[in-house]
Amino acid sequence: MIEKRDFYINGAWVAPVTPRDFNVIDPSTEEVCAVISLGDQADTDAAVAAAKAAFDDWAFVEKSEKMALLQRLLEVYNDRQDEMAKAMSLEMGAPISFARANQVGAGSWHLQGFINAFDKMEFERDFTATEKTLLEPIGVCALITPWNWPMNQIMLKVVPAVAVGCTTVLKPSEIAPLSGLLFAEFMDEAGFPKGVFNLVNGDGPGVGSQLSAHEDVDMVSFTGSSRAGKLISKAAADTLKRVSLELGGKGANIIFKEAGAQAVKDGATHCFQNSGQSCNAPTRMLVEAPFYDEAVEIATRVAQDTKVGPAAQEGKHIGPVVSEVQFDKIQGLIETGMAEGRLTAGGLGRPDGLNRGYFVKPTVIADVTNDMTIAQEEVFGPVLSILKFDTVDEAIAIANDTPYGLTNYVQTPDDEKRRYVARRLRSGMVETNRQDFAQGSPFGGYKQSGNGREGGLYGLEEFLEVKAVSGWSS
Ligand code: TXE
Repeated sequence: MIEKRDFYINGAWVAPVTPRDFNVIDPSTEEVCAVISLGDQADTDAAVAAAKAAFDDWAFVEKSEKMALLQRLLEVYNDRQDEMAKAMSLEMGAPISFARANQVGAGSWHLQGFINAFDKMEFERDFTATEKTLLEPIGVCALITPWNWPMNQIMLKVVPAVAVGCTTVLKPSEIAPLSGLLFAEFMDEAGFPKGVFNLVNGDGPGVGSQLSAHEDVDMVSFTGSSRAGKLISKAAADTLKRVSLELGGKGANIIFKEAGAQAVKDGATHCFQNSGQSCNAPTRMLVEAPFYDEAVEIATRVAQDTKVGPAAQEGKHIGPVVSEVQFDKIQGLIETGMAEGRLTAGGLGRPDGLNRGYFVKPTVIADVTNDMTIAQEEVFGPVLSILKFDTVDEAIAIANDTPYGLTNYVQTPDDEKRRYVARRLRSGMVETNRQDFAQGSPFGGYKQSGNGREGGLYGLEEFLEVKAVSGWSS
């Protein structure tokens, strides 16, 4: 059993002011796998005070020194990959092979992307012959992260914030806190000065909302549910701090008839990846009418062939979902979807042979229309809805008819059609023909999927203020 009750504040591991134990549950077994502490106002205040005290020095540390620390962080991260993969497979149920290759891999990929962008960035820019524009760190940043890509989401916030000179307080998800605790060890080992990075564990109503409301916090960057995003915005309103939000999604995957079977296979596989627990998952498959029946059959076979199993087991299977709360929520939505549409694979209950653990059957619901709950609500489980469309403009209208606007997908070899659709989709990202985004590409949403962008240059700019100075040279 892992016991990690301390927080990382001002460069040291410190006990919580008032101990409050919290059990971390292994979703593959439903057993307690770790105990952490939940902080309260006194811990939050101590961490924010440390970050505030460190800011004036850190903001003016030379870029070359910051770069050396980021490089060192990458080395430490790469040295400790196995530990991280094990932590993620335990805390959120990512199968160990997936955790190693994808969850851990995404973190180092993004860190390298930030290093490349930071290297090129100019923080003092000529505006005219005599006027300069200075890009300066915004100050103390509260970073609140979820459990579904636990290390990657931490990386996407802490690294750009500290790179540009901000100081930080991280509050990872209380249900998957092991990645955050490891990350604090990495920052310590890399040698960041005390106070630049702090970590307090806690829940949303506690440390999460205390950080959001805190007078000495200049910015909150949050990834999680739209529900919590709204609460954070409200808590932050009295201090008018900057709030950047990366929230849910209900991605449409528009498959034209000429795209072929592989597009359907890849779309369904992607939807089930990480047991459907990704905000950018292509959960609504929109198929052009002449290809619809065939696509339903192909997606059904993919679901039937997708293996489900414990996270500790090596292999290509998907793991459990993160918690009992999520399991129950997903079961409820599958039940609703079965009543609204036509179930062709999966359904209610655990897969055969898996009687303990939060395992969900890969599920396909066909004949879905966009007014149905299953087409509108983020399921966050391995559940694919399939809808039919007749014309290009109808597909665009269906894709856009959701409060979310994170990632949409388009599949057709027809360049003109693909670009026409991509331009009209109201989302921060449009992935076409399964072409992966490049390193450092901006990640973020339109509409209720949030604001701001993460990754690379855009991710660094999130944490900056812009200052105009006249008479820089006379
Ligand atoms: O998320 P919460 P939950 C979506 C997904 C999922 C649903 C619920 O649809 O089914 O959210 O997941 C902190 N003030 N996503 O309940 O509550 C919390 O402590 C400040 C999408 O687990 O949003 C944790 O650190 N902080 C998503 C973080 O928010 C608060 C990833 C995430 O928890 C808070 C995860 C508050 N009032 C879930 N309430 C994505 N965009 O990738 C909670 N938190």
